[in-house]
Amino acid sequence: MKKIFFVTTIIYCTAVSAQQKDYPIKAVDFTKVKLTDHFWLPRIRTNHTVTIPASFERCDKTGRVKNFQMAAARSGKFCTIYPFDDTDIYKTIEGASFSLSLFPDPALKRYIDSLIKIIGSAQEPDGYLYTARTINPAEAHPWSGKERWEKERELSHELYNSGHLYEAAAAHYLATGQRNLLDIALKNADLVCSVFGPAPDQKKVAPGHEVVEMGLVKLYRITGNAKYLQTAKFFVEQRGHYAGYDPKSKDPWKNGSYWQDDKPVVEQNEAEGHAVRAGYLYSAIADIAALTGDQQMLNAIDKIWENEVSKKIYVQGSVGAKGDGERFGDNYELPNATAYNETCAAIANVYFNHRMFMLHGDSKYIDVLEKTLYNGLISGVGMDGKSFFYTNAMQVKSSFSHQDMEVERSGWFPCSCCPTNVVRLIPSVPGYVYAQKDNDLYVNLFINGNADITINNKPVQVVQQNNYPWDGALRFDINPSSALAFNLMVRIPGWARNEAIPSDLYSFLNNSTTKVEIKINGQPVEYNLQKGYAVLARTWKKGDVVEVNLPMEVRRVTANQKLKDDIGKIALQRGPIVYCAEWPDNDGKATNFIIPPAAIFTTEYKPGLLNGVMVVKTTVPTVVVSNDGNSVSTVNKEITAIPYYAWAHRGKGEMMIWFPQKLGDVDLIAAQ
Ligand code: FUB
Ligand code: ZN
Repeated sequence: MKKIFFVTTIIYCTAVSAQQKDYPIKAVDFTKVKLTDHFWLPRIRTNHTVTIPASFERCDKTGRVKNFQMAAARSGKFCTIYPFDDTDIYKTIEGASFSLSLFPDPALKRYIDSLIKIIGSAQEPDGYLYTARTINPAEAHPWSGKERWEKERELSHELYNSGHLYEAAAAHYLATGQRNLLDIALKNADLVCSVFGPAPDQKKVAPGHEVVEMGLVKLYRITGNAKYLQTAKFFVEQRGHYAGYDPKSKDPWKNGSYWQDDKPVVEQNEAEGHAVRAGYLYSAIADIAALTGDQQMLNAIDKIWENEVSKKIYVQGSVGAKGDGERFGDNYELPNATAYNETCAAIANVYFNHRMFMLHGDSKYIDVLEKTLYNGLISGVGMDGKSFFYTNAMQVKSSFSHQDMEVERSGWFPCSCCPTNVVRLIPSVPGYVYAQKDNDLYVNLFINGNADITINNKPVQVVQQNNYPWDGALRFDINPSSALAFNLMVRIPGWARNEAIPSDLYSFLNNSTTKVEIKINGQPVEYNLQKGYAVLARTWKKGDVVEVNLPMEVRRVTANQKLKDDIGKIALQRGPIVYCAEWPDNDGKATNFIIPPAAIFTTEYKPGLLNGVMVVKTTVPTVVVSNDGNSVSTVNKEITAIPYYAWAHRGKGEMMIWFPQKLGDVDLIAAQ
């Protein structure tokens, strides 16, 4: 085992040094960051003890494992619903691999190895791996087509399955040093790279559901084999060249925008189409721009990001407003009543924004990442670790018919992409905390733990102690092994600088006048702000302590006037947390009050509520409709708001994020 790890480490190092270009900033690997955090560690532990086993169990019980066994035997009938059901096993292995390096677990490791054996035996001799066809090619899944790859552009998900296989294999290899899954992935990738490409005898397609591009990049990083990067780039460049679309059509399936396939990516400037596909594509474009220095791709991805953040993201960080096609809406089309907001799209948005940060070193990308992570993403998983939202509602009224909207979490879905995506995202969170470029050490997220970082070949330990996201007092202990000069780049979040989001989509009505104070060893220091980071440049010595005080006032958030659904309304935010009012805290209703401009807020930490949350309270006019329904009156009542991510843990009922400020804007039907 030791020997294998030594060999693989060498391969990895060679590969990395062989690369000419890359992200100028690199994340500090999640294995170097040991969390002690009260907010994240319990979630990561629950993911390990509950979500991962539940997910593997469901993959087994629902027939996903059996599909691989039947493919190995080349007999039987594909027994689940979707041709991409294989990916639930891959994603769970990916999450379990991250988790294994946090919580060594021999039984889990053995189980993964047994699954890898089954996966390997389902692989065809030339590397093809897709149970929906291999079980019985004569009766392939209806979405798969009669021949390999012929329906890839539309529905088959053959390359999507491959992409998730590569992502899982990369995580498994990096976490365990084992090559068993990696070798399966490489064999498949070799096939993919030989089948698809620019040569006349190679196939050309824009993959129907992106992710293979990100996966190939990971294989390139591990092996240093340039063909994986070239094929990833080839796939990205295939977009926008299919002749069968009707560019005049408004229908996203007819004009290709559903698949981000209506224009070459370098001409794209808007976040469009299916939001998960889009997020994975944009992440891959960032990867390829970083690794090849392609300036046109870089320009395109900058424009797409700008569009998403200034016109297409909800206040709690979710994206993908439309249920019809699980996709981005038009500019400023962010309806609350019908918000779709797939959990996978939030996860893809984290991947995208992290990469944008590594390209540009600007904290605005981490502001968006943090907004999504602490709000619209973790709302997707219940505190029990085994209940999930596929969609993330923005508003629940008792007067709605919620046919297409989820108002409570479920254990699993026939299409279970979101639960298994959560499985892999949660244990990867330590990898988003720090990043590095030469002498600059970036602190991006405020999560307690000890990080072992190497700066200029010298070890530096950074310890974070805070009560974030509830408290803005942050403490960092900086312990280089010996005195060392470097720049500690502490992110000063946009919300602590009176910026609700890095665009004019949302802004704060009540700006804070409190300047973020920073002390080093007890002494206040002046600092320069560079791209949103306080630059603390000095020769650091063991035992140096940095204290940062972020203002934690309750902020009233208002939306751009073009965002019709939120006109006249406000949302509440404190620190990175966006709040909602939910029925159990408010006498069974949450849609019958206004929050006028003069409202005064108080906060209270409730350790016993929803695993410990800071609630926001205010006393405001509340509409009461008389029993006979003929008259309305208002009474002043104390209302309580909870963090949005924590809603829907206490039964079904009303929930509200955007509150009217005037009585005239209260929806009286809802107020009954
Ligand atoms: O198509 C695979 C996955 O299923 C997508 O990412 C989700 O949106 C769901 O449609
Ligand atoms: Zn999903």
